[in-house]
Amino acid sequence: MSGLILHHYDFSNFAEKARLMLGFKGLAWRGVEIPPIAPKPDLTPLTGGYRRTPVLQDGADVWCDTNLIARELERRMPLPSLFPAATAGAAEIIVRWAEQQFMRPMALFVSGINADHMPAGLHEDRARLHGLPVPSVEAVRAAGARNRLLVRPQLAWLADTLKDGRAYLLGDVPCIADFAAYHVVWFLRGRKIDCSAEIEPYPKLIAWRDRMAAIGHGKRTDISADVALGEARDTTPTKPRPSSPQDGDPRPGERASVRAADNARDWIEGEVWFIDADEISLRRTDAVLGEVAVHFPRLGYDWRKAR
Ligand SMILES: N[C@@H](CCC(=O)N[C@@H](CS)C(=O)NCC(=O)O)C(=O)O
Repeated sequence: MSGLILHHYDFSNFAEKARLMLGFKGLAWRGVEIPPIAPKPDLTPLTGGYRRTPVLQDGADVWCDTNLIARELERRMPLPSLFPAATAGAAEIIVRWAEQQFMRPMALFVSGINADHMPAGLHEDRARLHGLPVPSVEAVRAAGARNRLLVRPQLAWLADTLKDGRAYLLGDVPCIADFAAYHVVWFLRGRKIDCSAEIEPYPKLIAWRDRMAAIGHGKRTDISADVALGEARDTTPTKPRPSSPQDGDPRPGERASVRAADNARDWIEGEVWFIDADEISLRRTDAVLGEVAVHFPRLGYDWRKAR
């Protein structure tokens, strides 16, 4: 059995991206359902405080953020590639657009339309996560209406990209750009009230969405958090690849802290275990699990010397 464990919840769109990437690679994996809101007592011992969804685990190694999860899956299973060489640069640029400029209004739009159907505590939790005051239901609804107008032109860009009949955004084969844009479009159906009427004018966009959905999730088995934590406790982190720190980077063995560069407040502290231009990993000692290596991407994350 594969050692891969995905910590996720069903309605997370970033988790949907990860599930679909696992399916694309034809992998068997195990899933632990985590709560959509903090606290996440069975996740934080693994991550040292990173609370976002999803997180990938194999033994005492934990990968945060779907952009790093994509790289790790590619390393383990190079084909079919998520990063075909011919389109690798353009694809990464689309990923950043999709997961920021496109995702944020989509989240506000779909959540706004569904303002009365959100899981208990979700509005409050997300406001805390983003360092904002808790909005009234009316404000959530109004944000939904405003953001619909920001979603529409961006859906039209996707439809325009597909209008020549290509199967995927950058050609005949899917790449990471498709996975990143897909999970944002998937979110139209991510809540009780389905918002996918927004793509009805675009049959080629619907066909692309359905083609992406058909990739599936690979072979998923659900397990309890105790099993996942037990596997972390019973192993130690895998020896890392040789590091290649750049000027100004911390060196392996030095103590450092990392956190998401948006509005995450909690730093995760440990000893630098691996570092290169794309990844920074910290080895931490958890009171119960022992040593755990937590891997972060560089882009979108800050680091500082441990204080
Ligand atoms: N850049 C991250 C973003 C992950 C993210 O924001 N996920 C959302 C769920 S779709 C989240 O963490 N929400 C708060 C939570 O689940 O606690 C990634 O690519 O994994």
